[in-house]
Amino acid sequence: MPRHRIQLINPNTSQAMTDTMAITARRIAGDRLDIDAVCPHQGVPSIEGHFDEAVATLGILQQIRAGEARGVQGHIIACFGDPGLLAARELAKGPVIGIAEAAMHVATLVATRFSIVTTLPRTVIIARHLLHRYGFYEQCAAIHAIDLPVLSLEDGSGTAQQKVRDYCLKAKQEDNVGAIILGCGGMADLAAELSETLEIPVIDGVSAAVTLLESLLNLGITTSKWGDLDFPRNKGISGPFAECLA
Ligand code: 5HY
Repeated sequence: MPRHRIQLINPNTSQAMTDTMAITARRIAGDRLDIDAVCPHQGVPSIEGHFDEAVATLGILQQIRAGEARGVQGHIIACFGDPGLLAARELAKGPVIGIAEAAMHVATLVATRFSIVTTLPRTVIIARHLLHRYGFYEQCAAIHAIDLPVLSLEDGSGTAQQKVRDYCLKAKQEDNVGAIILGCGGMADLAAELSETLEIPVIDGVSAAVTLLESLLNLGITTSKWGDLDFPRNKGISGPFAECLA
């Protein structure tokens, strides 16, 4: 198989979280894929709600554009809300995978039901909306919030990581599920350890997205441009979005 080049887009502006996710993505990819790990220079330091997602979407579309100009063949939106996913699929030539969608697909390949462990309670509804949109609502038994902000995963204290472990154990013991999904890109580095210690598949969306994107590229399949995901019509858009179509 040809060696593909993909990019992992962290939609928030945290370089530390981008680096954490890049390590996991490159470990999964091995020497089969080249991975550019990028994040917007402007925007929100973390995404914890609808407003943050809206602000982050411009940065995602700019990175899609810049990546394809560099020869990137596929894209990962590495935020568990899959912000701007459909808009990115319209704009990009190459396939675009969201880490939430990827994790849900992989979880349902190995278990009939799963739980999600995420960050702040206010993000739970975003995950619920995605479960509905992707058709996995029935398979999700519960969504647990560790009630700490996203960037607490990068503060070096280990507190957030321990709460993730505690809630994954609680989900295994109480939810009657066969798999657990980590509901934040910043948790990507915990999946392998948790799967081993809890003896249950614990799935991070970054790893799931890398493998699904690689499969699409190896199959030579990309986003259909027949219908709603065709390239945006260039009708004289003004302002910062104009450069996305230039
Ligand atoms: C994420 N926010 O994966 C989501 C997590 C969340 O900045 N990266 C973020 O809680 O929605």
